[in-house]
Amino acid sequence: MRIDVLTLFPQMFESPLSCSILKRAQDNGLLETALTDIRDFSTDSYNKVDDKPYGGGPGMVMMPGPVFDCFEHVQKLSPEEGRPILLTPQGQQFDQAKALELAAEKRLILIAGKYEGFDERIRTGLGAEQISIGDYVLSGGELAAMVIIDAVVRLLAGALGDEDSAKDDSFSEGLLEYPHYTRPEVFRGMKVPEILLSGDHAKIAEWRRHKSLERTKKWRPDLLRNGDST
Ligand code: 9D3
Repeated sequence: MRIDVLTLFPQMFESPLSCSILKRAQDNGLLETALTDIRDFSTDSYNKVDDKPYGGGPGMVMMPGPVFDCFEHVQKLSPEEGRPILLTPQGQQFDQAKALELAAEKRLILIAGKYEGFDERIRTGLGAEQISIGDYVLSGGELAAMVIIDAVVRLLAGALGDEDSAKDDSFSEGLLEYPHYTRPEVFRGMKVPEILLSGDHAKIAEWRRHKSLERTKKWRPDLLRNGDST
């Protein structure tokens, strides 16, 4: 997969992209990333990329010119057409189903903005879908773009050390995970549940299933309500 990011802060992406799974995926050739600075496509002498909203109101709006020019430049960097995604608080909320959907794409083009928002013609003109990562206010779309990159890339075959752990993901199953334990058997007086030491794999699987359900009921009952609030 190729992921392009259009941003005013390409430096913000450098550390996350050079560590852990995201680094490994790029080293393996599973992932190619490219960061492009929207400000490089400003056409005025102050390098302006935002302006006051027509109709008045607070804050500044991302100008369509630099974003369009940047997008068209980026699209041409590679022959595969990229799926344009705008990070905005108005978008559909990102979830594991969306991560799986995006992981099937050959190329994504993520557009992260600062300021109050994008000129509406950016969304409509580029035919971009909008994604939010949740109901809280960030200072820009950069961290949201990184969240999406992380969730998508770990799903690409081979990016994981252990292929099974993706299938095992609690959200793919719709339940929270069972509790995990490792050595030592007793830590500060707290013992590992006996059943995990029993070697009885059927009983262990049953116990884990039970714990998953119990914790989901207690901590995330919304996950059991079948999504349609009935
Ligand atoms: C008072 C109006 N604000 C909307 C809630 C304006 C505004 C604040 C912050 C507009 C954009 C932003 C910056 N946020 C993002 O660009 C963003 C975001 C977010 O804030 N929360 C969750 N997901 C996302 S994706 C992009």
